[in-house]
Amino acid sequence: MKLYHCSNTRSFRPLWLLEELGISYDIAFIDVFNNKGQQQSYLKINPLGTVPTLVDDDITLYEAGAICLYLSDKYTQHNLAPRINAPNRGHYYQWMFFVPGTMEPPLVNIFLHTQLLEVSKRRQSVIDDSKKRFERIAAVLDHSLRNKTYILGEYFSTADIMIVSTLDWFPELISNFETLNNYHQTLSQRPAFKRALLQK
Ligand SMILES: N[C@@H](CCC(=O)N[C@@H](CS)C(=O)NCC(=O)O)C(=O)O
Repeated sequence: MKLYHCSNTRSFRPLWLLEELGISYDIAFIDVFNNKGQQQSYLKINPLGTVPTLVDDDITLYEAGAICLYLSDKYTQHNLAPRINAPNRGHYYQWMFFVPGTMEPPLVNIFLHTQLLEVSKRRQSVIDDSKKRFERIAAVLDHSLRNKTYILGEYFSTADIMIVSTLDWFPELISNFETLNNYHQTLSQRPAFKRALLQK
């Protein structure tokens, strides 16, 4: 199994998950910030040139959430995903898709308009609107985590990996949400999270 990874990107999600699973894997570094994803050799593996990509024998996947769902179901013995008919399977799907569908869009806008776009294209109004939007999303997460250790209650799952690694993009945006902030801090102390961070 091989993961194509770049630090500070969505490929941290499957990387952390692989460390939680404790399985052996190879890692290849693709510096997408310096356009290395667009090299022909990598485009043959992932035609978009993005990270992450996971190659598992004859299966190649290049969508972070899908890779995480795939690995969690493949290695069911680690119990990082509720069983298919378990009552909390629906909530698990909800939080897995909440990340790319709901959390990411305002955060990506903030990235674009503070760092990635050339200065003349950056818009303060987009940053302000996106921060407001993300505040509502953070409030929902904060509320959903009250009296819980993990997003599915007392059960650590891959949905926590998806959420926490996304909160990591702009931790300052959740500093006013005590429950969410504590959740982020606590889960970032997991040994697998720290091992994944060491993979530069
Ligand atoms: N929806 C994809 C998005 C992948 C993606 O856009 N990855 C970024 C890094 S977080 C990337 O590789 N960007 C480089 C590029 O777009 O060329 C996923 O969740 O895996």
